[in-house]
Amino acid sequence: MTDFGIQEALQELGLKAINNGTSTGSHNFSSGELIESYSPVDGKLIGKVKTTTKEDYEKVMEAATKAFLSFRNIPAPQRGEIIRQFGNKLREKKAALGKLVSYEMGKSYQEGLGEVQEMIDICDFAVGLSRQLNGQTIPSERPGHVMREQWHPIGVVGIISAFNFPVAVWAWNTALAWICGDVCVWKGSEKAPLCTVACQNIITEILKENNLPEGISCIINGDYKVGEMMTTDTRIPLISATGSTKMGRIVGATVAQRFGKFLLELGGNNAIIITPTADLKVVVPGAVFGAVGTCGQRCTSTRRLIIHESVYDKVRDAIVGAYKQIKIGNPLDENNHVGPLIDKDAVNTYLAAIEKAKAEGGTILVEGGVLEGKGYESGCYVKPAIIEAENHFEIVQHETFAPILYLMKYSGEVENAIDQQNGVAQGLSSAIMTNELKEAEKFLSYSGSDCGIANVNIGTSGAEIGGAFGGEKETGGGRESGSDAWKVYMRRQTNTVNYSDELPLAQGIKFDL
Ligand code: UN1
Repeated sequence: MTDFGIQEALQELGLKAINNGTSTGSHNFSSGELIESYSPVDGKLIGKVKTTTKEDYEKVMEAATKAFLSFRNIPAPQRGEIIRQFGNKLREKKAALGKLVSYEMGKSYQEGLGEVQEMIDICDFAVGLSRQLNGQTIPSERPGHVMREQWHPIGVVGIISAFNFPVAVWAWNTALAWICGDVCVWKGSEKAPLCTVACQNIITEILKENNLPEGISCIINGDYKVGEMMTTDTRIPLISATGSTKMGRIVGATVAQRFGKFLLELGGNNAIIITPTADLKVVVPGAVFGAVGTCGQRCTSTRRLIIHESVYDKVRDAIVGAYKQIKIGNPLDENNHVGPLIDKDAVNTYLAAIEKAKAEGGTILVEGGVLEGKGYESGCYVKPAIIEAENHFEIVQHETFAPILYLMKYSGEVENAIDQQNGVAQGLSSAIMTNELKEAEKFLSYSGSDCGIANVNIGTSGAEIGGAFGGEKETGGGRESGSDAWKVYMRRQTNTVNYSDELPLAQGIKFDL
């Protein structure tokens, strides 16, 4: 049976294959007990990675804080050159890393490649940004004075990322942080530890080739206890954390307690509003990819469709029909659309959510369930489900990280749909399908969608790196990736310079000696 080139990919990524199919990653400083990584694709052990002990962590922080002192002195455009090389290395390793992401995390190979492409894209963005960390000059009210604003490196940036985007989210943060002159310590997900080590191997190569200290990019491995070492550490001025609202609540409070800065990118409960003029050719692929892509485990996954009652039956039938075409199976096999959930805990959460929806009065339109038999031995493959529900159901109000799509109706004007769309605690992504200009503009206006991302005639997922990524309310308020998200990775300094021979005071205050 083909292994879809997995062993070769592991080899290429420096995760050396050892007898009986396991591999061990090399990585700096960690010496603790082993985390085993099992693939949700076939249930097999892929490799083991050592966790970071408290002593290891101290070594990491020593290396990182020391590296910062020299790295901040390198001019930003020269730091851009390092990122350019990093982007090129990622281009070389795109297939191998995309494959590892697919095998360790379970998303389709196409989506694995897409994730690596996001890394490459942010590198390109960051290279350009390295010549645009611009401050501004500000008129002073005092004669012979000038004011300006400068952006300086902030220090060690702690990055916490989740299993569902095991490589791209790190790259969004790291590429920007480096351009800004910061160094990074990254805790990847303990559910995809080999992806973390593979990235570390790539960046270590780049640092070596440029004679730069390893401390510019460090990893730490393990569960939330390892994360806590960073969140409580006053040597880390910024923590960027991507993951569940539950995690973000703890991280935010811990970091705020010590007056650190945090960037939180947490859960979504993303909806698409489907209006009477929506084009089904766009609606169906947009909604279906949004709901089942990455097996419903993107924070931007489409969880709710809010459909105008006049087109409800037509839209429902088209989407239910499309679900019949979905092929579920090994995500490395490009004939399949949907791979497995990350693990059996996720399967149980998915099953419980379906039961809860039924108990609350939901109607099953497309039956869910766990797949069994040949090819499904890992026990993590589930059927994407569609449930007719109401927005106020408790289960609908929660983000279930699984392919469950809730359908609901609205009547009358688009405002009624917007109310439903906004009527959840999360505020990440949203979309409207319409050919009515006024509806689209209302949806995008100050009284429209309350989300960080609001789209017209595309789905809720698959954001490009050029825009700021993140959302409001329980999504945490942070923005990563494009636009001016870089500013959070820097400290702002306001300068007033007096080039006159007098000392006039601001606000006209007289103080004669
Ligand atoms: C995430 O799920 O945490 O917009 C990130 C998207 C991807 C990123 C998702 N570009 O779906």
